[in-house]
Parts: sequence; structure tokens; C-alpha cells
Amino acid sequence: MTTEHAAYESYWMPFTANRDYKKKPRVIVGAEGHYYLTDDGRRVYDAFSGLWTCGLGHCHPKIVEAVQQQVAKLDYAIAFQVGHDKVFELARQVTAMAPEPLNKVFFTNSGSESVDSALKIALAYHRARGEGHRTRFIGRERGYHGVNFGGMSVGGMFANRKAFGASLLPAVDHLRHTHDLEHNRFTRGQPQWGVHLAEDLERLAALHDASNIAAVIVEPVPGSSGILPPPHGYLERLREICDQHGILLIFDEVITAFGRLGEPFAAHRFGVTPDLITTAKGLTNGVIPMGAVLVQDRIYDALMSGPEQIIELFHGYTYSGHPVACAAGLAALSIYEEEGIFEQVRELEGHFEDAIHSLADHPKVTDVRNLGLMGGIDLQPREGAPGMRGMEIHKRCFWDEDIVVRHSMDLLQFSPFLNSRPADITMTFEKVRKLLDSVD
Ligand code: PXG
Repeated sequence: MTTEHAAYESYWMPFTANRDYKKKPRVIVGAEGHYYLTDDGRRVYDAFSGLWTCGLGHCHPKIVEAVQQQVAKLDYAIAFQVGHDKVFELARQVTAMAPEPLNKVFFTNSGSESVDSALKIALAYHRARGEGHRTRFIGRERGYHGVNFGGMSVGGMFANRKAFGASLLPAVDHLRHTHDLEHNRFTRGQPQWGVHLAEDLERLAALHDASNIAAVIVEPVPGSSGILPPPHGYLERLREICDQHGILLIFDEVITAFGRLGEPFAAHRFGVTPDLITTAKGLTNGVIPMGAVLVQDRIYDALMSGPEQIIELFHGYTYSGHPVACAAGLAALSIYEEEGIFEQVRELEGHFEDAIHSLADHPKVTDVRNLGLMGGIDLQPREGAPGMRGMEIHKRCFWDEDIVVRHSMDLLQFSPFLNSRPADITMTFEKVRKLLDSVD
């Protein structure tokens, strides 16, 4: 360790085991392409591309340049009742990339804010149409929709619900999740089994009466809770049921948008068009915090009523559409296109699938799942010490193998760069295998 222990004490780290971390901090001081540079002078390969954020690699020269120029030209512009050139251009480009008719976009600063904004837009939409009784939201078990109160309420992560369950939104229910090891263990890509689980929405629509339900929110492929590709036909069926009952369908694409599945949005990959899409992360390649909610025209139009001088949606953030974030976003979008990033992902997907499933035979591995460039490996938890095996692999990857591998308890998660070198994907899983062999 190159710095004094006391230097780490002031910072309360997010989603981190603070006391354990501060005993031996893992500190990054720079980044270059597919590598982090550590405070002890090592180059560490980033097998999680940030936190699903930096699919184009770190410090991409075009984004760096765009941000540098923008911050010197317009550092901030008042966001309410005044606009600036870059935000209109980014809105135009991001909606052009989205499926029709999602032609309107509301900007936020994170995935959590995108989710809470989308829920509020759903309520406002129904109210504007005279259906103010539609106040209930349906999420899904094992869903992750960020950490704000709306997102936590519709989310289905038990740790969040354990800590904050008593203070969540009241009118929320959850679909069953689609993960079933008995039927789907070691599935490559989307499972064949499980389309019938979409019928759970019919059950909840009957229970609560569909006319009280504002929206259903799901991640097309749940990420944080384990990379759970949807069964074939499942999202299509959710769409049908929502249409039958006038319920809005929200896809939370904070992870899946901007190429993770080889398409601009998961909606394209699955051929299912939601009413709203929430995004963040890849929108700016993680360079400047930014999120977005894309909505269908009819949702925006429904709210454009009443006196023209009155604010239609009482919602917004000081930093909505921040000019420097917009510059990063515009640069990122141009790279997705110019460098043929989505095609690269489609070409890499098969290699990634083979590489991650090469660990399926390991005795400490209980399941492997993948879709696009998203992958998860469940490890057999150590007897009486859940999460410890995953934590040890993460630490040993960082210290001994010069690679960042993300873990959540005993789940190892993989989010390779969208422009990965195939050899680096192979290397990632060779290193993980080596450590699986050597850890207890
Ligand atoms: N929705 C989804 C689907 C997400 O994955 C959020 C909302 C919240 O975004 P913000 O920007 O508020 O963090 C997320 C975030 C992991 C991991 O290890 C996943 C996220 C964040 C950090 C780690 O899978 N997703």
C-alpha cells in the first residue's frame, strides 16, 4: 500500500464492505483503454468495463476531447425554462436510435433517477387521461431498479427490502422471477422454459384489478441479481398482457441499452417495444453521470394539455441534460456508430458464450448464464460462509491476476468491453478457472 491508512477513513464507500476494504484498499489512479492503472503501478484488466458503464473502453480519445472542449465552452446552463444546443442534439440522436415510437426523452443523472422519473411519468400520464386511479406498480422478484424509493419499491432485491422494506411505496406488487435451476441450469442464451411465468401478470391484474395498475417495470435481462436472460416468448407475452389491460410497460435498460446485447436497445434484440425505457451508464460511456427516460409520443402528448404557460410535468433535476454530460453522450453515440460497436458485440457473443461456459464443468460452479456480452457464474457457497468464496476470487483476481472481476456474494459477473479482443475474453476465464482451482 502506497498511502497512509488514515487517508481512507473519511470516505463512506457505496455498496462496499467498508471495514474490510480499508484494511487493504484496492485503489485505481488512472485508466487506459481496457486497463486500470493502480496506485502500486500495475496495469489491471477491467473485465467489468467499469460497472457495466464503459463499454467503449476507458478514456476514449473522442470522448475525452469532446468533454474537454465542452467544459471550456459551456460548463453549465440553467436547466429550467432555458436550454442549450447540445441537449437538443443529444435528444434528437438518442431518440433516433430508439425504437419507434419512443421519440421523446427526459434526461436524468443516473439509473436510479431514470427509474423514479419513469414511474412518475407513468402516474402523470394516466392522471392526464382521466385514469388517476391507476396508481399501482408491478415489479418483479430479483429486479434491480436502483436505490431511490420508487426504484427500491418496484425492485425485488431482498437486501434492499430487508433494510428499507417498511418505508417503500405502498401500492406495489411483484411478478415471480424467471430463474429456475431445475429447468434452466447451464442454459446458453435465452431459456426455452418459462414463458408461462408471464401469466403471473394476469394473476396480479385480476387480484388488484387491472384498472388500478399504472405500469409494469422489468429489466429485459436482469443484471445485478444474476444475469437472468428472459425465457423465449416471455417479454412478448408481458407486452400482450399490458396491451390488453392498458398497463404501461417499462423496460429498465440501464445495463442493456447501448450495445450490451448487440443492438442499441434490448427492445430491438427481443423485438418488443415498451412504452418507456430507462437508461444511464452506456449513454455517456460512464464518463459523465447521465441517465435518460425515453417515452412514446402518446405519453408526452397526453401531458401537453392545459394552459401553455403552465409546467406540464412537475419534475426535473438541476443537472438534467448537463452540457458536459451531453457532450460525452454525443461523442459516445457517434463512436457506437462509427466504430460499428453493435456489430462487434454480435460477432463476439458466440466466443464469449463458449468462454464463459467453459467453466460449467468446474466442481465449484453451480450455474452459468449469458446473453449478448452479459454473463454470470454462480459459485457453490462455502459451507457456513456465503459470499466468502466470491469475495476471495474478486480480491485474488485484483491482487494476483491483475484483473477486475465483479462479484455479488457468490455470483461472479462479467461485462466485457463491447470492443473486447477475443483473446482477453479467453484470458479472463482462464484466470478465473485457475483461481477456482486454487481457492478453498
Ligand atoms: N436499473 C438497473 C437495471 C441497474 O442495473 C440502476 C437501475 C441504478 O443505476 P444507478 O446509476 O443509479 O446506479 C442500475 C444500476 C452490478 C451493478 O454489479 C449494477 C448497477 C450498479 C452497480 C453495480 O450489477 N446497476
